[in-house]
Amino acid sequence: MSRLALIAALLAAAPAAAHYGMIIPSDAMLSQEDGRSVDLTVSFSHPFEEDGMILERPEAFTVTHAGETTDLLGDLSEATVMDAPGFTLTYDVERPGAHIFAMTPVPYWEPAEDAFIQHFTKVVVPAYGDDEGWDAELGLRTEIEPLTKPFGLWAGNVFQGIVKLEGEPVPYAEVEVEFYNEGQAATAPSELMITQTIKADADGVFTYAAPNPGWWGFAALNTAPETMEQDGEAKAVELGAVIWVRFEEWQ
Ligand SMILES: [Cu+2]
Repeated sequence: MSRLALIAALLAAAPAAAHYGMIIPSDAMLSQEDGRSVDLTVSFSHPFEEDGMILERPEAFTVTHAGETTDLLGDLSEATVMDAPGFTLTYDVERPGAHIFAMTPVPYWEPAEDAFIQHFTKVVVPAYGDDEGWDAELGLRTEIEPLTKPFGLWAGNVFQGIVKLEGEPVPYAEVEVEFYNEGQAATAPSELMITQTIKADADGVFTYAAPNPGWWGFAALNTAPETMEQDGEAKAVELGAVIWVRFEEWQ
């Protein structure tokens, strides 16, 4: 094998797993019986393989409820998540309705992709039997606007969302889908199935049916118009819009 062919083969053999900003709540739907608070685990990880990467303290971490956004950045506690630096946060839930937790991380330099990565990540947690506000848009630079309520889904249900960048739908946007494989209970018959890739339609709407209960991450990926500098060179910036959605087991 020539040197070039060898390098090409090595690159092709690199893990297919995708990295995701992750915010995983202790309760997907908080009820009175669950208590008055929710614990969040925040990381930057390969969810199917439970392989953590370093998450720096984010630029922003907020909760939005009834049209009001509250800064929670100071409430993040450093923690080890999937063997890597991440954060945890306990949030006291005082009122019913949907609580949208969102993170804007610091752009992360990824040598393997020769690019910076910034995943705007969110999860929607309803409290006390009230789902009001589940479809609120936060106005993040890039965001998945759910068309399906992003909780209270059965495994097998379809999840639909609109991919938005700077507030506008992105036609044919690429969306990566990955299962948070807690306890490594699931196996993939092919590396190509660790991350599944789908595309949005001409209106930026994508559709996915989860085959299995648990947390599923959707990451819509776009390239920023600007570049950032690394070692004196201009590099591309990948902007990810990530949402975590829980599918429940049919009872
Ligand atoms: Cu990675």
